[in-house]
Amino acid sequence: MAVHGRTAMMRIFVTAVLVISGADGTAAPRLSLVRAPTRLAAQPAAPGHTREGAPAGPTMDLVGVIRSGGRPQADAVVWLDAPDAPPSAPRRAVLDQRNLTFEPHVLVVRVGTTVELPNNDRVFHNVFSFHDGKRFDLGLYPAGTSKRLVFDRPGLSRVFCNIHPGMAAYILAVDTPYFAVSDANGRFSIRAVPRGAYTYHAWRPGGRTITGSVAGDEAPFEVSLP
Ligand SMILES: [Cu+2]
Repeated sequence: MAVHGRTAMMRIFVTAVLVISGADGTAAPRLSLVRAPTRLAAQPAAPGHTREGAPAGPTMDLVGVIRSGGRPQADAVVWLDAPDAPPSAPRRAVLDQRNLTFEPHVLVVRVGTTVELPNNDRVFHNVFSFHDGKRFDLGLYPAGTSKRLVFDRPGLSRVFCNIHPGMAAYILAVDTPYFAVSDANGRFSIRAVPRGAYTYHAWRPGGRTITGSVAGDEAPFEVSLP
């Protein structure tokens, strides 16, 4: 994102000024320009990030509430566009099968994540997803065993069980490390996001995805779904 690039350029510029000014002993007045310690990486990292994938510059927590038709919406997803975000270390997530339900009901993962689907019930399940997103049919598998899938591209998978029609869940794969699912009161928080303005997307089960913009963490982050 352009904001990251500008921040990184500023940091390089400020560092250069300090080094040059320091040589003739006039650095002191310039010190106030430095807001955060500069990390020097041996190899270039994505703007605004360390090579390990954690933001290197100032970050913010985006805390908000999502409503649908004016009421707090649980199990809704909010995610931020972040095309400059570096790849994460390999990630894992779990969609559990327990008491004839999937847990959680809505699972959000970054593209590239491996999702485990353990059967922790006393009966067989046959988990599948046939339409959008990742298509798979894991076949019948007994209690105490697990299968795994890599979600390698963005999309929404509607997950069901062939044997138990009441079992349903969603796996949403997003191409960003910045996402959150809302709690029972519609509240969500996206932590440690590099400061700046973002385009966000929001979705709830059974609804369509909306897009908006958030300027930062100064104003309340309120999302309204139709
Ligand atoms: Cu089942």
